[in-house]
Amino acid sequence: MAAPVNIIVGSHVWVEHPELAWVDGEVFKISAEEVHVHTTNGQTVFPKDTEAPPGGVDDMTKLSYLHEPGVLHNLAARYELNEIYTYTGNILIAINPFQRLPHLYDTHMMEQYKGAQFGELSPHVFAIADVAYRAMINEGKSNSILVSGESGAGKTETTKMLMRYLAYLGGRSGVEGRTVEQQVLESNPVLEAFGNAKTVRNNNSSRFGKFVELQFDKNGRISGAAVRTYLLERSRVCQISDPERNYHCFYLLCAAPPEVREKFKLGDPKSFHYLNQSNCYALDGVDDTEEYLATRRAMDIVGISEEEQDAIFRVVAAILHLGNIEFAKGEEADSSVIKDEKSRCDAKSLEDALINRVMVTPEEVITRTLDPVAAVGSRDALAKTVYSRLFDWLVDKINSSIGQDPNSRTIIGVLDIYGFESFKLNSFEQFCINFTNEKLQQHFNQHVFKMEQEEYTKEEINWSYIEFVDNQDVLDLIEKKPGGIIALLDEACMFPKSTHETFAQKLYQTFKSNKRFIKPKLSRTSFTISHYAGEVTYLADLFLDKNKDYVVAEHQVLLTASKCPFVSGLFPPLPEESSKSSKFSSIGSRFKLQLQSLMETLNSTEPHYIRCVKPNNALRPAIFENANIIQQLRCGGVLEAIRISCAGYPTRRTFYEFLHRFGVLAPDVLDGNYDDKVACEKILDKMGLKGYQIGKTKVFLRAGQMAELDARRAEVLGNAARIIQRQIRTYI
Ligand code: AD9
Ligand code: MG
Repeated sequence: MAAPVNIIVGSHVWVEHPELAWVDGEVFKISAEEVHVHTTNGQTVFPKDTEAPPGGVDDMTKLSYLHEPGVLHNLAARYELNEIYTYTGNILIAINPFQRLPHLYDTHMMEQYKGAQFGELSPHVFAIADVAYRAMINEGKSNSILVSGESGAGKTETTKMLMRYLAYLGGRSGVEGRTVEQQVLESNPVLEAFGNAKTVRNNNSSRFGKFVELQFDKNGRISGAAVRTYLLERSRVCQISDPERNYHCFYLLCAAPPEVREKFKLGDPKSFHYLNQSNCYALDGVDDTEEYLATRRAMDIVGISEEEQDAIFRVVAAILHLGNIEFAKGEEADSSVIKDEKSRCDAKSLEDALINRVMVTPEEVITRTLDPVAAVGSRDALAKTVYSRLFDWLVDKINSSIGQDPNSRTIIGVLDIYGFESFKLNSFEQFCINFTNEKLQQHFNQHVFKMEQEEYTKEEINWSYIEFVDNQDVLDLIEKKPGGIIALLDEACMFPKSTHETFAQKLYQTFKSNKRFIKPKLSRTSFTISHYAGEVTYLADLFLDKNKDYVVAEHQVLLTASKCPFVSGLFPPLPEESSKSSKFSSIGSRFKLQLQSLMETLNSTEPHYIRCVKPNNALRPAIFENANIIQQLRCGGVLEAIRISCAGYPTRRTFYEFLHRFGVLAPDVLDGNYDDKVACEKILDKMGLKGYQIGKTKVFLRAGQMAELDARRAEVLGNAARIIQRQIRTYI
């Protein structure tokens, strides 16, 4: 058999034996086809595959054996049948089908899930949204749905389904004109046009995080909405690598109807430096002309006026033209002149802003010229600043246009945010993303743990000795004030003489004995953090630059003075005070505050979790890559949830179920006319099990006890040979 992922050489396993029922053994070799086990009675055996019920079970907690191979097996069996959703208790696991499954999301499906008892129908995103909505109506409490997973796993698609279903539940059918829910739904294509791009991992990758808050009135109708976004990737505006693309809006504008292209002097995307750094222009199955029209239609519905839409696309075009400005060496040393004939700019003030810098020293004001390399940097900084302001403007506009309901007391929040990232090279962006995931992981652990405790309390059993691992130490390392990495980074940014080397040295010094911090051998500028999902090494080289959050003064002046009111509106004049004192602001600290506020919101809601899984990196249907998937389940905390539950009493069976299954072990007890609870107790005692608990309605078994009972049952029933690995604890 192919070895289940967590079976390694040295693993202890149970092997079924024709005479002895079960023997203990140790794995001593794993080959592509077989696992070789030495059993304690001195034999070498090659057990066959583990068994899962045909078609799998729709809830992992129904599996008799909660361990990695069992979990994986179950998911694979279901995926093969296009059953892409599976529960682990209340958590929904969604495996990307990489193919349209329209029947799964049609109106008929929505009708079915409306008001259905959780668990009655097959697992589904609609079921999660329905539970959240019912809980909100019945308990008057806000709810949230947290969707996570790696790039391309299906978070954004899942989020859109959730929103569609919530709009169906809380919408006003039959109302004429633009409704709040229509506006909310149409905000998605607008944000995607400006914030999504093709990457190697996903043809429609969201390059920002998003939290959508749907506000409901007392009748359960959607009465307002707010979108919060996090950390748009700015560097993509001026720098892309093959075979990725820049943001969709650039390509769809270049494919706009001829009169539009004429107006903005646009032509072939290949003629723009910001697009032609990659050879990828078109996307399979996407018609950019159609996308342009669809984006304009969505903008109409959201409430962005014709004039505003024109201004927005004018800015998009301007960024493309800006990127084509090239610089040559000027006459004086370290100066440049604009090469121009390709670019369409003639304004002297733009030229000045790009090639000069005014330095204010205590003694005097000096105008310094920039060499061509620095001028390119200046040009790109300007493009990035304008684009990110444009994106923020869109988000603000969407919010003000949809409108907030000040009287709404309950919300359902939907979070679509980047999952844990670990690449060959990791920089400041990965640092922020992984920081987010540590925060969400803590929230998740606490919640899963709390739910476990609640179940135990309800059944009145003792749970005091269940421990759970907290990642507070990683969070302290990152965000503690003072002394955490973000605080040290801010300090470094404020100190003019700092370099990435001095910053890295400071980190090495400060966290010498921190268990979560590792200095890689032979490196002077990288550092490793031991995250809950694994170690990630970050290159400190660009941390200082990327953390600084400021607009070059010359750019600010230029844009504030723009004759286009839309552009000058994006750059309101800075108040006197702040320009003088140049108060330091950093991306890291601002992000930390945003996260804090997100966590406060989430903490005031009842959370629901959806873990999206990407089954393969080819982005193709029907390929299920075991090792890849298990890694995602680990990172997404699914296995951690199982671990927490294994640390307690992972198997629960009602008295009736227990007796039904294990009554054969003690027929005398069954005949003894005991009450169910006592009968269960007697069977467990007879089997010599320790540490289990009997609740009010259920038997709670420790990890592995179910397997033992099954073994005895098989013995009694003289079952044919099968193998079940009792591999419960190797991954803990
Ligand atoms: V990223 O972190 O933004 O790069 P996401 O958001 O996790 O990523 P996305 O939702 O964009 O991934 O899904 C990627 C692609 O998978 C989509 O473009 C679809 O082609 C495909 N997908 C995802 N979920 C579904 C689904 N439920 N049904 C059909 C799906 N296709
Ligand atoms: Mg996405």
